[in-house]
Formats: sequence, structure tokens, C-alpha cells
Amino acid sequence: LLCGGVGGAKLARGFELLGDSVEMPVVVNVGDDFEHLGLHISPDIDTVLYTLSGQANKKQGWGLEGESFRALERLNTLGGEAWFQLGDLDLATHLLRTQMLRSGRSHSEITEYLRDRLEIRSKVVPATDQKLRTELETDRGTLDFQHYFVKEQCSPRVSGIRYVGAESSMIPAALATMPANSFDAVVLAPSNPFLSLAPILVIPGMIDRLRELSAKVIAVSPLVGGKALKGPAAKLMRELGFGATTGSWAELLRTTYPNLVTHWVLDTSDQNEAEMLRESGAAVITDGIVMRDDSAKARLAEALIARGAVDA
Ligand code: FO1
Repeated sequence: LLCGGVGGAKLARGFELLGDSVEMPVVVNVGDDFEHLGLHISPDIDTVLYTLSGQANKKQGWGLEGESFRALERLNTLGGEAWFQLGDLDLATHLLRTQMLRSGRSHSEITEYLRDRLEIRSKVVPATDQKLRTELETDRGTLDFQHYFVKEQCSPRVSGIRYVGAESSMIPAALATMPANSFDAVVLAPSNPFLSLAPILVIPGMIDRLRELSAKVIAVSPLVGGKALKGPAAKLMRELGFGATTGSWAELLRTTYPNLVTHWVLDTSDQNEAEMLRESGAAVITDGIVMRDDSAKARLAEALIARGAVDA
């Protein structure tokens, strides 16, 4: 499973809930990572770890359940940068990760360590161990991802996106060393195509490696009825000249990554879009893709396995 934060983490949890019959390593975007207050923050990795360990703050979509913000309040009082809400409990993760990075451990090693401590069954793999950062060209200048997403609340108009460092990044060792045809499927989570999936797929060698690992690549739509399940996917698609429909999402993936996706998963409410995609010869599955609770997550994961296995 390739994913970003919330939507991808939910689907990862769905697969995890199916138990030992499913082995699903999760490859997570690191383009949102940044250094803040001297700490290294990996928001998507943490969202996946917290979601898979059942500790995520579901309402907020990031951070931990039962969180408090006393350190942040104090920081604010002292005039420090308090726009990025680091919770007291969440801070422990950032402190430890930063310390481990400084002592020479890699992101993969640290993530593996945290996964083990949090007793998560699925492998969680940072998309790369190298520094790769998503940067947006906007009407308010060049912004790094968290300044655009959190500080500016995604309001600037975006004209371009760069994945700085991508050319010299490498795919994770865990993926590189797996034997070919190891998987029944590669799943692209219902994550933002520009902000979550692109910074993974842009890593040199990633797409070829995914093709070697499985003949089947299933893409789950991040849009339902032309609206993003979460975040600025629809807004960005419009601003970057694609329409904000499920059909234009499919077109975007098809033109950016030719012949990658073999199966498309659309929400049942997007029947017209599904029909149009089918007419172009694509294998399309429609199902309920909104994952409101754990049972919906597991049900979608199960449906992908059952129906993705049917060659259309
Ligand atoms: N998102 C926000 O909208 N506001 C925040 O203050 C915020 C703090 C935060 C702290 C730790 C963390 O791991 C994630 C946090 N996020 C926050 C979410 C994060 O910026 C984005 O959700 C992801 O990067 C997008 O997938």
C-alpha cells in the first residue's frame, strides 16, 4: 500500500484488521516532513503509526488521542512559533526520532523501531531514507509543504509542485530486496495524487520496482462526487488544470504514470464516471470507499482483495 496521511492510514488499518491472512507493507510519503523547533517531524509516518496502533486522534486527523498542548501554550507565551500544533504526547515521538536521526540511524530503522514499540503488525516503510521535500509554487511565493498546508491553510493558489531532492533519493531497501512477484497487488491509497502519491512515485526506480513486485496495481479514488475525502486534492486538481472529477483523477494518473494502474476503484456514487472509464477499456470496481469507522475500513480492504482478484 502506497499512502500519505489520513486516507491511506485508514485503508492500512482496514488491511491490518483483516488479520494474519493479509500481509500488507505500507510505503509512506515523506514529502511532508520538515524541521521545526529543531525537531524532525514526519507527519504521514506518524499518522500511519498512530492509526495502526489504534491511538490516532480520529477527529483531528493527526496526532494522538487524549492529547494536551501545554508545551505549545507555553511556547506561545514565550513568543515561539506555535502555528504547528505539537501535542505534549506527540512531542515524545519527535524528540526520540530527532535524537535517533542525530545518532546516525536512518528513517527506516527509526520507523521500524517505533512500529515494534507500538506493536504494529504491518511493516511501515518510509518512501525513502533520503531527504525529499514537497514544495509548492503559489501566488504567495514558494512555500514548503507545512507552510502551505498548515500555516496558510491551503489557501494560496498553486501553479506548480516540486519534489526537492527526488532525483538523488532511492527506494527503500525493504522494497529493493523483495523478490519479484512477491505481492498479489500494489494498492495506491485514496491519497492526494500530487502531495502524497507523487512524492513516492517520483523516486527513481520506484515505478519499475512496483511493476516487478506485482502485475496488479489498484488505485482507489481520493474523490467522491467531485469532492476530496479530505484535504486540498480537488482544489489542487482545479488549480493545476485538471478537473476535480474522479474521471480527471484517473486521467491524471494515466498520463503521469502510463500503464501503471490496472484496476480503478471508485465510489458507488460515481457510477457515471465509472461507466466512462470502463468504456475506455479500464477495469473498474465500484464500492463504498468512504471509511467512517473500523468496520468500513476492513470492509473496503476486504472488497479490494476479493474484487481486485477478479481479472476484468
Ligand atoms: N495539521 C494541521 O492542520 N494543523 C496542525 O497544527 C498540525 C500539526 C501536526 C503535528 C504533528 C503531525 O504529525 C501532524 C500535524 N498536522 C497538522 C497534520 C499534517 O500537517 C498533515 O496532515 C499532513 O502532513 C498531511 O498529510
